[in-house]
Order: sequence, then structure tokens, then C-alpha cells
Amino acid sequence: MKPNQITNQVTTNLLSGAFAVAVTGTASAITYDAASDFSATNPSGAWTYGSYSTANTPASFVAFNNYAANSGGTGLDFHNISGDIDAVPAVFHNATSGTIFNAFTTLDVPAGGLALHPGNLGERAVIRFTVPTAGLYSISADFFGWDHGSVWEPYTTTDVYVNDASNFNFSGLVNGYSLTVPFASYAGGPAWLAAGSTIDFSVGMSGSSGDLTYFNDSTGLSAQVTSSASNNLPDGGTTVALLGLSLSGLAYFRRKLA
Ligand SMILES: [Ca+2]
Repeated sequence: MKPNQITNQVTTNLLSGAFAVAVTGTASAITYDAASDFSATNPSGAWTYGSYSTANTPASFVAFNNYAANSGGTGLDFHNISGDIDAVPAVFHNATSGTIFNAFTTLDVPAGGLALHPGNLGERAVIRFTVPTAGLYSISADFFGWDHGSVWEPYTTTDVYVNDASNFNFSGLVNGYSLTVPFASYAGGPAWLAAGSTIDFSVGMSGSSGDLTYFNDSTGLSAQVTSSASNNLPDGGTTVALLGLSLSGLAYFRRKLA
């Protein structure tokens, strides 16, 4: 091996090393968790808290404009509409380290729990995820009945939806206390979503055809949206792949010169 061949081999290894670091450093999945990401600001990152003014019509989404920490002394932090006499529709969160029992005399919220409550006019409470970068995304979600009720209604009775433009159209009913309804309509792997498109997790007041009231309808939500690792590479990885080919070609060219 000639000295310049040794130099070329070292250069190739260094370039390969740099390439490997570049891939490792940028290609990681990102999970957005609605509950752990909960914030006093609205919107916050990828999440916006609000409601539909028209039943189950995503185009009618309006962001909440009021935030109340420790609402009513319950320990729950609320996003809702300023001046709303019932304080609902709302999205709220338990940031304490323990379960809050009997909040407003009717509901239990575990530590770190996130919940939605519909409005008296049929407004759906909504947590909206806005896609930050075009690419592949997967979703997992569970809805929970967290209201043990009162004389007005015995427990959570809500209809729940996960909607986006084309990939996810899940609906279910939460009829009961301490009940889990999993997001179950999408299990085919990640779907491609455009930047700026939205995924709505929403809760309405009617858990069954016979229930048309919004009383005691607090519904928990655990929701995670995960961005595939390739989303974080330039052009979904295409540029980096071409860069790798280019470096290989450069090394070959230098060897030929030697
Ligand atoms: Ca209801």
C-alpha cells in the first residue's frame, strides 16, 4: 500500500465515521404525548386545546381562550372559554403527584391525567395535534370514563372520535365509570401526513342514543403521536442516502488517482 493509499483509507474511514454520526444524530423517532405535554399556554407546541362550535365538524374548531390553574380549588388546570358559565367545554389536567378524587363532587383524575368535557350546547371538546413536519406518523390512544356521576347522570356517557383528513376516522362510546375505550381503527403502521394537517381527539356528550345530556361527562384521554425516525432526515432520508453514495464515490475516485 502506497502512503497516499493509507491517507485515502484514513480519509474514507473518517468520512464514513462522520456519515454514521450524522445518521445516528438525526434519525430518531419523536413521540408527542398529549398528557405529559400539557401546558398552560394554548397552543403549545404541536397541541391546541379547543372545541367544535358545530357538532363533530373539524372545520368549526375554535381554540380555547381561557386558562385557569387549580380551577375551583380542585387541583385541576383548565383550558376553556372565557366567561363560559358552565366552564365547559373544557380540557383539563392533573399536574399533581396523586389522584384527585371527587373533583366537583363527581370525578376522579389520576396523577398526570388529561381529560375532556363537552359543552351544554353539544360542543365537542377537542385536543388537536398539528403535524409539524411532513412524514410518517403513528397514533395510539385510549379514552377513559372518569366521572362517577351524581343524580344528574350516573357516569360518563360520551362519544369519542379520532379524526384526520384521510387516515384515521375512529369513533367509540364511553358509557361507564372506570371504563377504557381504545383507539382501534388504525393498526396498519404509520401513515403519511402533510405538514400542517391535523389530528383531532374529541369528546361529545352523547354516549348512546338515549343520552343527550352533558352532565358528568368527563372523559380521560391518553394519546401519543409518534413521528417515524425517517421524518427527521432531510427529504425523509433521501439526501443523506445520496450523501453516503457521494462519499463512497469520492473515496473511490481518490484511490483511482493513487
Ligand atoms: Ca352524556
